[in-house]
Amino acid sequence: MKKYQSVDQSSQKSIFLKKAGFSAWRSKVSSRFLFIWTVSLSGSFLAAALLPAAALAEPPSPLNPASEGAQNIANLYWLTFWIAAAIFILVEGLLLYAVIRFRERDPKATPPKIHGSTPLEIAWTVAPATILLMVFALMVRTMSAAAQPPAEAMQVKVIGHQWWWEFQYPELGITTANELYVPVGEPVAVELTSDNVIHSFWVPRLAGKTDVVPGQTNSMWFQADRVGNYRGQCAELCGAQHANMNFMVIAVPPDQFELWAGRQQQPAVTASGEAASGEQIFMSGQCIACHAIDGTVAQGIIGPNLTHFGSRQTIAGLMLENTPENLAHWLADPQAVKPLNKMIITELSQDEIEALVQYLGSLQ
Ligand code: HEC
Ligand SMILES: [Cu+2]
Repeated sequence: MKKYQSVDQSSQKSIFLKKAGFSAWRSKVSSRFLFIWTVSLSGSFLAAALLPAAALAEPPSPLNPASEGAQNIANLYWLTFWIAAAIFILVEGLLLYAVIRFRERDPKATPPKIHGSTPLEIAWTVAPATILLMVFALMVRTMSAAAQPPAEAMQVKVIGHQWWWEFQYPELGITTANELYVPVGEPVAVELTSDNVIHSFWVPRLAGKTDVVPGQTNSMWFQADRVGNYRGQCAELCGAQHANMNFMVIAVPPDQFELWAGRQQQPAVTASGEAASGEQIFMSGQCIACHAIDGTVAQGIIGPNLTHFGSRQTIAGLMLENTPENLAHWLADPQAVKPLNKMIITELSQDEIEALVQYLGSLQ
């Protein structure tokens, strides 16, 4: 067995360093490196700080708020951002100053040894703690304002499915999907639950995120201050089609909301013409296993309620615009449009698709 020679590493290393003049070389390299690193880091942070203003001007962004709640969140964001920016400039400035002012001029000189400074240490402990406490207090205030819906708020129940949103208005007796109509300037109290995995309900321009958890009811509220379509999305990875679990909050003037609600409260229209044969196919086949159409035998609860499907602007979580061509495309092969979604059907003939498109389109 070969015996290993014991090596005195520290003495070998110091011999090597002395021989190569390595010590001086290393300190020169490292101070140069530190200098370049500091300058380039400051540069890129500065660029990153200036860029978002242009890049994020595009909606839907939480920095483009359309409600008081979202405005509070945006204010908190900007306050934190500017505090962080000021600290960043201060720290990087001091660092740059120190790097330039105290850079190595004489490789042989040894810097003075400093053994701490109690006032400095107290200062840099107390100052960050104070700033963090202040931000924390402001955050708690913003969060509690977001949690308490006003008493007169309209109730909406939101159920997260894989991968679409069900919206119920218990006071109005309406069930719909993916498009949440609300009256502008009126508070909406939202109760959230899931029948499967955890999702997260997020309309960036109207409110913060709220988790949608199976077996639990979470609540939040918002009030759209301006008429408009506000894009929402699931903000918690929930499976294959998480990215296509989108929805839209449609804020309309109160009188238009009344009109919309009045129409939605009606049972489905009775079909006539070609739509009637579509209705026949729908009611006698696979569709009713999963879909409900109020006022008919279709009472399935796996898929979206289709009672007023024709009045919706989009199909399958905003994936497609609701046009006859797109609907035919969806019915021909829902798995091709939205792979792994829960609408699994046996293939329909071209005639059946055409009739179903007529029928579903007539469900205004
Ligand atoms: C096994 C259950 C199931 C069957 C059977 C089924 N669907 Fe679906 N359907 C779904 C699900 C789930 C969705 C939502 C898919 C998504 O967006 O992820 C859906 C979505 C739809 C949509 C789009 C609704 C919207 O608002 O986005 C239409 C229209 C539709 N189905 C029509 C039909 C028709 C017509 C039939 C019969 C030929 C049918 N479905 C059979 C489960 C089913
Ligand atoms: Cu989801």
